[in-house]
Formats: sequence, structure tokens, C-alpha cells
Amino acid sequence: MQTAMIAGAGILMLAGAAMGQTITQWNFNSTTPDNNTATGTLTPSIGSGAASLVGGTTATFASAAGSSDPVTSDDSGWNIATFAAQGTNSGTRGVQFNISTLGFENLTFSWDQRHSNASARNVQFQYSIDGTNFQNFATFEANAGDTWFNGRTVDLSSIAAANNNANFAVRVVAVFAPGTSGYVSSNSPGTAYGTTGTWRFDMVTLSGTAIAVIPLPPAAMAGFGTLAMLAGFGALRRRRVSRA
Ligand SMILES: [Ca+2]
Ligand SMILES: [Ca+2]
Repeated sequence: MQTAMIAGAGILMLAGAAMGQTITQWNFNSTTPDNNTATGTLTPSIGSGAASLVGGTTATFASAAGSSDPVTSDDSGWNIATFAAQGTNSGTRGVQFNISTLGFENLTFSWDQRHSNASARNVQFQYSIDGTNFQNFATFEANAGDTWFNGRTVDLSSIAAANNNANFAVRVVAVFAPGTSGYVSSNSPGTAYGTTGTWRFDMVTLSGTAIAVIPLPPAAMAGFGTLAMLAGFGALRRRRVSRA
């Protein structure tokens, strides 16, 4: 638990005492079920936020059968294609989610992600505290193609600047295999990496705990208001001045 006092306002902020809750979630399903997984929405199913494409990727909606979405009919995912050519633009193509964290801390970001056979197996998670500059934070690696990897999770609780931040954003982008200058396919070596490989997303979720603001009782404030100062008294030394 972290505590911080704002002396002037006379309040004590208690952090981490509450249960985590969903701040924003995308399930990508049509708001009104239409029995067509090729239609869906980028409007969050819970909370608010913006989903966007990064670096020239393109997207459709497609069946998310295999994700953790509890909805089993008309279950769509966000299907991403048009990744970078082999050997180019590592870390520049994928998806971005802008989510205000005002009033929240102890953040956790999680998602389900399907890798097609030809898609990049190496995934870089990035975050931004200003909505513009992104920092690498966590990596994931698929070990199979045409497979859902559900519940990928990043603990953001160590990033204080991510808390209570209207400009918070994250990205999930494709990167070269570590220490190399090329992408490796999710179904390596059976399938070559290709720009037509797809990643599909579902149940994209940011969770956190509400920052509680609790008024302090007067007695507690009096305690905080007392500042004791100790003064040390050194011996006075007389400066002798020799006079001729
Ligand atoms: Ca879904
Ligand atoms: Ca639909």
C-alpha cells in the first residue's frame, strides 16, 4: 500500500486497498447482435477509449471463436493485417489503445491474441504516458500458428506515471525475433513470414483500482501539522586577535 498526504487539502490518499475493476474493455462484438462475425465495433463494451491502427496496418472484424469472450454467438475479434515486409520496420505496425486512467492506479492490461501461421511470432507491448512517445515494456512470443493466446497480461503497477493519466496509451506491435533483423513466423518453420499474416484481438482490457480520497479526522491532521526542530548548540569560540 502506498500513502501520500496532500497537506494543504487536508486529505489522505489511500492506494491499493480496493479490488481491481475493469476500466475499459473491447469485445469487438456488434452492439446489437446480428449473427455476423464480420461486423463488429471499435466502441468499447465497457468504459471509454479509442482503438486505432499503427503504422499502416489494416483491419476487419472476424470470428473470435477460441478467444475467452463469454459471448459465443456473434463473437467478433479485431483482425489486423498488412504488416511490414520481411526485414523492415520492426516495432512499427500493430494496434493502439488510448485509455484515460484518471482516478485509477495499480493498472493491468490484458488481451487475447490469435496468431495466423504467417504472422510475426514476436510481440512487443509498449506504453505511453503522453500519448505520443512509446516505451517498450514487455514481450510475448507465439509458439504456434492459427492459435489463440488468451490472457496475455502486463502488470503496469510499477509505472507511477501511468496512474491517474488522461493521456495513457498502449501499443501491441510486431517485432523482429530477438537479436535478429527479421521476423519469424508464428508457424516457423512450416510457414514463411508474410505481410498477409494476421493478428486477431479480443477481450482487450485495462483494469485498475480506484484511487480513494478519504478525509482525515482533525486529530490526525494535528499530528501531521507538528514539526519538531532540534537545535544544536555548539560551544562559542572566542576568536583571539593577537595584537602586536
Ligand atoms: Ca469478441
Ligand atoms: Ca456482428
